[in-house]
Amino acid sequence: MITLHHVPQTRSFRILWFLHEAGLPHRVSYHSFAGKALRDPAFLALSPAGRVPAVEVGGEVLFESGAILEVLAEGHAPALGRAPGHAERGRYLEWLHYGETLAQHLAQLTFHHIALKPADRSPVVQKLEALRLRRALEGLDRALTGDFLLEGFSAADIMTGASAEIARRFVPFDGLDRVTDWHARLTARPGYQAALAVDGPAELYLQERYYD
Ligand SMILES: N[C@@H](CCC(=O)N[C@@H](CS)C(=O)NCC(=O)O)C(=O)O
Repeated sequence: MITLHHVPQTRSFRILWFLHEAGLPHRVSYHSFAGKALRDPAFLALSPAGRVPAVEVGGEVLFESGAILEVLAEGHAPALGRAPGHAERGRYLEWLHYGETLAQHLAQLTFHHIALKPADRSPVVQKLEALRLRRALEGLDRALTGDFLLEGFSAADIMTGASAEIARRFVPFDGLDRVTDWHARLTARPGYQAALAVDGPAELYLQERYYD
């Protein structure tokens, strides 16, 4: 049995989505950013920085969403990964980890639109990070030449697609036609919808849009 430590609307959704796509039996341990539960020594023993996701699988504890997806795909759902030696291995790892290129900007935007008190928010950071996020999405748009990032659906679509789903709240997708179609294709998947249904109550992104 796989246990996923999860906070709704965060990077741990990537793993939740993967587990549903792969049809892997699992249990979700729900956490919240409210309170100090993620700073509890018991949780820090699972995830050294007190972050989600963390996963317990076969007596092992894994943290870092990209590493978790690589390990779970290799061990439990090979069709969603691209094993060493596969012709798409390099592209797979690049686009899998591109999710974090998007997520670094999402973290800053989340701080400066939501987490910080209004007096501590920086309009400069808001503007700059939205611009940098948009540029990273434009790169993704140029690379998307088919239905998915690789020849077929993979964990790279999950990792980067979950970040794109949050990104749409901070920047308009106007002109990003391939990203728009890919995002619609991903979010229509039964695996995505099943994960969304059990994501848990939203406590982070309460608005659809954080831009005018
Ligand atoms: N690179 C890590 C980042 C993990 C991360 O920062 N997770 C956020 C949620 S999206 C978190 O747990 N934040 C809690 C905190 O910063 O205290 C990964 O991909 O798993």
